[in-house]
Amino acid sequence: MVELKNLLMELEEGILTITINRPKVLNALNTETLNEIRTAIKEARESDAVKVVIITGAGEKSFVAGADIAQMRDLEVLEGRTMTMLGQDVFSEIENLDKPVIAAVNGYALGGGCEMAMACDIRIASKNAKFGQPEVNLGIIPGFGGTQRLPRLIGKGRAKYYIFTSEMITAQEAYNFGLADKVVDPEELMVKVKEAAKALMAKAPVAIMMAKRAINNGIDMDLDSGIAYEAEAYTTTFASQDRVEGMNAFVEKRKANFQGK
Ligand code: DAK
Repeated sequence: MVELKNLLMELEEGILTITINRPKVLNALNTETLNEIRTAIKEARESDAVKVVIITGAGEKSFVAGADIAQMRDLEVLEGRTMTMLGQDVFSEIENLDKPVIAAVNGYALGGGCEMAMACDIRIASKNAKFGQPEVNLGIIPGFGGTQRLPRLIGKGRAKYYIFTSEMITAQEAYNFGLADKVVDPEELMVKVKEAAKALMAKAPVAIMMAKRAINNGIDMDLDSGIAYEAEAYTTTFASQDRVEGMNAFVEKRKANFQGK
């Protein structure tokens, strides 16, 4: 496992936990950290030992409180553009990883933090989590995909309300809006997230991968094109050894032993 300055990486029984580790600045994302997340995701993509990824923040207060404002303040216009594109690329790499990614949202998920959580497949939030896109307070707009992913998750009207007002979204509201998929007690967060990760690991990896691709790609297509994409993704699962094993295991009344092939 690579050693990184701003991240903690732990691989345990197929679960790679990536912890953004800058608690003094509430895990704000500077360019170095974004580049390290890219390295971590590359490792997750290339390592057969990694089955599921969890992303969380160090400390009890914050998941990620946004892009690093102190660093952003001093950027020239084109450097700002480079940083936006870096964040957008890294979050797309999270979104398109062929393995499930769970955000364990343990406090503030603001700006780039909310955007990173939204790039993950599943968001499990502690009761004290607070989501939000407060960029307009700084004279900017969400620049790591927030204007695009937030309306897709919670609807256009609500996304405008929260982006225009910068109001924070509580964990319960996030759950009601479909921004958080589960809300748990803070002390139980990592236990519940790891339970969810283990539950995903018991499923057929090829099927999870193809379902993820069908949902991610289909959501931006018209319905007929999405349905056609689904048929191709389905056909791929049908050609997998996992499909044979899953159906044999059902008929033979035993637990499936999927190989991800
Ligand atoms: N960046 C840098 N430092 C941060 C930070 C951030 N986003 N958030 C907090 N900190 C630092 C604080 O400065 C403070 O440092 P010290 O004063 O101790 O040195 C420390 O973390 C603790 O924070 P507070 O003392 O403020 O703690 P409180 O409990 O009082 O308040 C808070 C917590 C989360 C409500 C508050 O810290 C806060 O409002 N933070 C800023 C949240 C925010 O606005 N986040 C959105 C950032 S903008 C772009 C592409 C993408 C983006 C931007 C540009 N390009 C075009 C380049 C994305 C932008 C964002 O994410």
